Amino acid sequence: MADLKALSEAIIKGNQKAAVDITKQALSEGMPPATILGDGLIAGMNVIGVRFKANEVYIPEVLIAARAMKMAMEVLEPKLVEAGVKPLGKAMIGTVQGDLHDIGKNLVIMMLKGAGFEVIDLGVDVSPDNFVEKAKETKAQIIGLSALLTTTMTAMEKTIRALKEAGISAHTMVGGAPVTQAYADKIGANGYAADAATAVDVAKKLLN
Ligand code: B1M
Repeated sequence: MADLKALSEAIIKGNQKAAVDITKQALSEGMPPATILGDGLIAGMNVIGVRFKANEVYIPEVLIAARAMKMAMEVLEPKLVEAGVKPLGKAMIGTVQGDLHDIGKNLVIMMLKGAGFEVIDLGVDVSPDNFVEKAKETKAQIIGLSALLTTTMTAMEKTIRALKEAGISAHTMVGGAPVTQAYADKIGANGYAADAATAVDVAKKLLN
């Protein structure tokens, strides 16, 4: 019988082979895909999120865990779709116009996916118009903006204004090294997260 605790451990340790093997075994035994996702994969990523926030693990460990999760998800995803399992919510995230930094944004995406969100990656140097266009196209419930430069933070304000002017009602969330809660409040963002693990908590709160 597939051991979901061992699956969580495989994610925490970033053991891709074990993560994929246990996921395949659980599916072949007829275990519901949602159980494998929730009690195995997401449970493991949750532990990584808590440890990352507490500075007990660092970016490399998070990336390794996320990679193991991604490999297992490739096996599980078609079965989740077949079973009609709905994601926690839909988010789209991009690095704002003029900014090419994407390491932090990618971490946020991995953690959100790890928590069960569907996430659309808009890439880097995303203009306000592009955010608006994609928001209409994807109907994402959460729109995430990342910025790493003091000079590109202003593009966050422009983007949030453009989204409001276009009548987009999705929740906005901002983050990145120079961004603060005070700045998020000033530009009218609905949420701010200082790190990728907190971004998951904020995204969940925004949907409630
Ligand atoms: Co750049 N860079 N860089 N750089 N770079 C910084 C940011 C800088 C602080 C370095 C320095 O001078 N000490 C400085 C900014 C100064 C400032 O504005 N205050 C700087 C500069 C000046 C520049 C250039 C202008 C340099 C030049 O060309 N003269 C140039 C700008 C290019 C551009 O964007 N237009 C530039 C270029 C680059 C590289 C391309 C070489 C490379 C980026 C590669 C890439 O991302 N693919 C790079 C890098 C790597 C850095 C540093 C070294 C590392 C950034 C990083 O990835 N951190 C950085 C110095 C540093 O931080 N030590 C620096 C790790 C990452 C996990 O953290 O992105 O903060 P972070 O993400 C965190 C949180 O902030 C949060 O969660 C993440 C995980 O916990 N978070 C969110 C991030 N986005 C979020 C979104 C959310 C929620 C949370 O909701 C949506």
